[in-house]
Amino acid sequence: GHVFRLEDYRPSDYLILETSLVFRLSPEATRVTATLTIERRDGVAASAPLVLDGDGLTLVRIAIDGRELQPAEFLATPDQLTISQPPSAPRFQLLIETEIAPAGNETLMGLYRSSSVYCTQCEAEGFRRITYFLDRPDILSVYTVRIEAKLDEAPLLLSNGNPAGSGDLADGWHYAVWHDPFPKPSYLFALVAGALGKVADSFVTMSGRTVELGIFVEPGKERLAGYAMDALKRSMRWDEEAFGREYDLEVFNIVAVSDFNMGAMENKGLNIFNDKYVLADEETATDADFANIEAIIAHEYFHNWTGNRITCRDWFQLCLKEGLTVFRDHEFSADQRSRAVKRIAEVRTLRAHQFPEDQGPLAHPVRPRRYREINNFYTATVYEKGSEVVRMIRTILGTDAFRAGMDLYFERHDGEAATIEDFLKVFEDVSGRDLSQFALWYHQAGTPNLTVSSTHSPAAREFTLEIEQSVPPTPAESRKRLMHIPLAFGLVGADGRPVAYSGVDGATVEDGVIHIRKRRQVVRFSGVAERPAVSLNRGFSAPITLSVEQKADDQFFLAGHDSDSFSRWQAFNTLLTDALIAAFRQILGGGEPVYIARLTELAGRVAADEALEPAYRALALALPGEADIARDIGKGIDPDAIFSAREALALAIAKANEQAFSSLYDRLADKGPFSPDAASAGRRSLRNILLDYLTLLPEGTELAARHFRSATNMTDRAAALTVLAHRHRGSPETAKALADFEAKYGSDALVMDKWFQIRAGVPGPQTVETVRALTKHAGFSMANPNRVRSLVGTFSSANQTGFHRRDGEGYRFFAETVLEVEKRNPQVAARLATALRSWRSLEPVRQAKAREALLTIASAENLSADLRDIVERTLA
Ligand code: HT7
Ligand code: ZN
Repeated sequence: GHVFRLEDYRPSDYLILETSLVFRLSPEATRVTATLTIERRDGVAASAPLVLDGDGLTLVRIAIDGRELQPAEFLATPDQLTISQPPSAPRFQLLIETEIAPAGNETLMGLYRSSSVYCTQCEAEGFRRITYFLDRPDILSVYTVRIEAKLDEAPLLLSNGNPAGSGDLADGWHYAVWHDPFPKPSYLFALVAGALGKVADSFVTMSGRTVELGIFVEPGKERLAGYAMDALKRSMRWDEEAFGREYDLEVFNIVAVSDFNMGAMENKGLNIFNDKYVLADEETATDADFANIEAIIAHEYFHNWTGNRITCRDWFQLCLKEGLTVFRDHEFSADQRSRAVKRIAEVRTLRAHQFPEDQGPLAHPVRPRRYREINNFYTATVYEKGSEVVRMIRTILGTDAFRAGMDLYFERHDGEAATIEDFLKVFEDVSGRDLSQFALWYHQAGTPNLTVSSTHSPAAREFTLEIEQSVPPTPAESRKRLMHIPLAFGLVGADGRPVAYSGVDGATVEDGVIHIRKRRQVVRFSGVAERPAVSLNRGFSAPITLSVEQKADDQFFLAGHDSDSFSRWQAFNTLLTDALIAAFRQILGGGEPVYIARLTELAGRVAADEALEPAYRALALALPGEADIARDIGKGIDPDAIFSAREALALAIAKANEQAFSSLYDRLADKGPFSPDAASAGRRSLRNILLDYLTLLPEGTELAARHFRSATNMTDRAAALTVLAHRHRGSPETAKALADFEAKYGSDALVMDKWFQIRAGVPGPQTVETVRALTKHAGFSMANPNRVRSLVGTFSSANQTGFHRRDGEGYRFFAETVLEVEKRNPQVAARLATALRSWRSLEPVRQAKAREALLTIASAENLSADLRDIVERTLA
């Protein structure tokens, strides 16, 4: 396959100033007539050929300035249209008519049908499946779109921008025209046509303009869109208040569809969503679903400025819009909910998804320099680490200078296709700082590690930190340069208060942040009489790993007293992880794990600490996941031993705190009507984690069954069903609960996804057979990405003991299924295939079986570019 390289970027010879599209919609044969106003760029020779991108297209006719072209004047293949001698005039009109078949399109890219609704997905390179075009993000064009369809088949006709006319046509057809005044790249084009229900509302912007808001859903589901609408209005207000960004069109529409490759898409004025991120009520959605809806509605809305008004010059700059927009949605959720809880959840996600990517064969810089398939670069590194890099810029500059930099970014680059260099430059310009070493965060892959040790000299009243940085090698980057790491820290005294110091040398220290720039830095704090406990990487100021020589006493102290809530959580989490890793080694050595009472009692104190928010206590009590433990162990992974170690710790904590947990569980029961707000969700999450512990004790099955029966919302119901299925497999209570759930929600695909997820997550060697059988379930479909992710995705990426069954059966099922999905949808198959990215950290027996499965995939015939790219890089 072809490799695209950043250094090969050059501007196109031609621009497309205006794009007029006419769609005559029909499932098997949709006609698309594109009229493009094309301009040769200044200085380009008149003889320069015009080469347009296509993907599987059929050309019907082509004309320039009203004259049909003769066959000798162009060359059209499904994937390219070349006009070797365009007119000599600098500007001309090119008309292209293509015919496409949305009905058979199972890739869910370009124009396709989802439950008989026509919809599009053009990012990254889907527009070229609709018409021949310069399908690259630096070609900004003003679009006018006319949609024609049968009135009874598609009463609703939507595209980007503002409505600009509609009416009836002959033979039961009708049309609508949309005009988007803002020049945009083709990947932001969208069209929706079908029979949909509408929820309408409006928003008055900061300058007093009224924007009509619409959320379109499957008819009958309108009442499930209320939370999304509320989240949208809160997002619009927040962007005005936090970033001074006002919405710019007369309408803003969101459409929910049930077949979608990712979460949602920020098309200008017409966001298209996976319906799982729109539809919610207490009966069908969990608190986590509500939080995801809020975050994703916000994310797509925020793209209007970070992505749409200012877009990316090329796909290497993807993090310019994604990392920045994730940062913005994180800040939004932090402001709407609890900042402390949100930060912990973000870091858990980053570690669970980005760290393994950065530490395995698929590692790449936040701004990659090469790719074979851009679809495979919508990664945790580009999104989540990309967001952390923006956060570090704010940490380094301070809030005010950061905001000034953002203002300058919007002012300087509005209407442009920009680069990461442009982005960094605004912050250098407003602050006068040199960010060239910092820029390595964009250019260099791998998770940096800091090794830290400390000494205290009472005689010299000096406290010293010795800090050494290293960046591990990653594919194609064996030698790394030294990074600029902003390390927030605190020196904590015995009373829990900050320890004062009179001076510091060895590093720049500003506002509680040590700026690490060299390989080794010895930072001396003078005037420190007593040895403090040191709290490092407060608030997770840098996305790094830490190896700290820290006394257990200090760790216990920080877990109870650190004033930085993230670091306090971190201290407890580190204690748990260290204990779990020790237990893992005991088990591998044939022994029984032992956990000290000091640790299990601390868990009880955290649970009971009324000074802490319930959601925070719930996060603290959630033991590190099996995959988290595996990542910290690093190599020679035996998932069964990790599972045993973790179960034993959970049991020890439950036994040590039975009375306290039980009475707290009772006290936390929901009173009054349901509310999805953060505080109520936090109480439910604490109560459900207590349930998790309590059901390990005698009569746990009965407790879980009671929790299930008495649940009045999906959060509690799903939590109880998970406990039953995962911990009380084979009990009659579990069988009954699974059957009742299926009977009640069998016709609601999004709710059944939870049932598939729970069943796919049951630990142990038997689950592969269950999952295989469930692929034949009436509610399952290999063509629907949500179904595939719920069943197969959960099994392969969240069921450590099931997927990594020692005899390799999990991997065999996985290889078969990835290839089966690939026939329809290469993008989803490629994403699924990343589940084996950490195969080299497994113990040798599993490692060999995993490799076999990867080789099975690699040797399949006619492998798509998407899947080939992932599998080859994984094996390399
Ligand atoms: N910008 C959107 C990315 C996206 C996407 C990419 C490839 C194929 C399908 C896709 N659907 C959505 C989503 C976002 O980050 O906001
Ligand atoms: Zn995005």
